[in-house]
Amino acid sequence: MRTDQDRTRGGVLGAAAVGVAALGVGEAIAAVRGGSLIDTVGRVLIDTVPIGVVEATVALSGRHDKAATRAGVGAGVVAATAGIGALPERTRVPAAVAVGAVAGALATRQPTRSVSTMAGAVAASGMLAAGLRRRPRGALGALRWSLAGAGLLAVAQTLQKDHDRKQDKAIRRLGALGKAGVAPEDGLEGEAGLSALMTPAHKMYVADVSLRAPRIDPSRWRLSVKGMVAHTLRLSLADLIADAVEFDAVLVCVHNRAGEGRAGNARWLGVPLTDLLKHAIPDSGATRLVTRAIDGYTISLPLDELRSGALPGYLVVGMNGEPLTAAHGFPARVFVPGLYGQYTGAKWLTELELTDDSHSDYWVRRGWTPELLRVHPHARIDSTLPGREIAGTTSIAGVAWAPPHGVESVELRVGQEDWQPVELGAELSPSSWRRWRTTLKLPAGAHTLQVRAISRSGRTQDGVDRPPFPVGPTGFHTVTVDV
Ligand SMILES: Nc1nc2c(c(=O)[nH]1)N[C@H]1C(S)=C(S)[C@@H](COP(=O)(O)O)O[C@H]1N2
Ligand SMILES: [Mo]
Repeated sequence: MRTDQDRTRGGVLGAAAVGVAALGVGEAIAAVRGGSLIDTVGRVLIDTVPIGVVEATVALSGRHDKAATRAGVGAGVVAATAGIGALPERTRVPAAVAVGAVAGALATRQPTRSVSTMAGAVAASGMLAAGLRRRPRGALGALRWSLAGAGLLAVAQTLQKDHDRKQDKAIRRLGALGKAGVAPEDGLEGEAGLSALMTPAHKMYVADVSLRAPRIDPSRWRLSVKGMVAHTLRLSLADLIADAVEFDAVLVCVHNRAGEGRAGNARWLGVPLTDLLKHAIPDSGATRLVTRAIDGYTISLPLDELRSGALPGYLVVGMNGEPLTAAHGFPARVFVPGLYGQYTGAKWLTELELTDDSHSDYWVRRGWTPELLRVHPHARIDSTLPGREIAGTTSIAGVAWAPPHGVESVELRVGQEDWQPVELGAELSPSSWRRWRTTLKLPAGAHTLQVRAISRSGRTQDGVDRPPFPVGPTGFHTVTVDV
């Protein structure tokens, strides 16, 4: 005899399996046009959870923050359907339809691919309603539904990757940009374990509030410069490329704690914002330049500093001799060397709007300071010290940055001994990162190594450990080795 309790337990398991299947159906249909139900819901979560949850997710998941968000959404959907399964029979279908309606409404917030994502939400809701009426029987039934759902999720992923490949192809068709072929050097080539002087795009960290890069047709894309200006501009990618110049700079995420990899150095190609603003002629009342992206993200910059060049901003269209990749903001982004990524300008630009101080940015609305956050001087140890066990005499190397002033020196200390200067690679530009190396001679035993950067403006890296929120992390990169 099965008790009521057994039946409920089996029912919840069956309902959870229906949740997996419904998610699979919805995701596969959304993916036909490159959309994603999971990513849409994930973005809504990112937009709405308290800032402490965002900070904790970034800190705990490292560079896997997008995967962690997706896993969280998937688990949440399955848990929610299991919950619906525990409801009385007659409320299950209305609950399933309500879940679908909410997902569909959220899909309309997607800037691109919203139609296929909405279709996916409708299908998932229908599947939920049908599945919850005739729930799978027993463990075997639940397993079958779960496997079908997992299979559909795999199909969805293949379709989405296919769409990403099409965007890559469209970008590659644009060909090389800038003075491709001249690889910059700093004299520290061949140093074991040292970061590349120029970070290849595929190795560059990715940080944004969108789980999937938008797909943009370069031939149709136009950037408008509008708002409080005498001349509204509409610029094509070709217009921008024609006026672009190259500059070397490190891009750093405000979440980059001591020694982490949320920073990359590149030879960028961009139009100086001073030039662009000269053409648009801002009204006298304009105080901010809002950089607005297709993912609804905005970052604004103070106009006076941009016009005077005190903030050396660029409208960037290329990285390391190629167009921007989809992940890094194709077709255009704004970048001001010396400001953290979160304050430097938006990727996937749609427009630049000149406004007054009434505008409020994405992260400012979420609790970050409206003050511009400038990159703190920072040094990192790169060398993979094999198993952390090193010989008495070892070469050690890393990178350091202090944009836009430049790195004056980098120092290393062993334990509590005095700080010792290390050898620096050539400086490509003050905003670029600077590589360093030194030879360590250590007696046997355990040692703690620390590095610090000193900027040309006279700032020494702050050694106090502080988290990224609210003004950017501080602290020394510390590595322990055994000799
Ligand atoms: N449109 C858009 N632009 C954005 C963001 C975003 O979420 N959306 N994130 C910013 C943040 S926080 C950082 S650190 C940089 C990261 O640039 P990357 O992904 O190319 O490394 O982009 C900035 N520009
Ligand atoms: Mo960031």
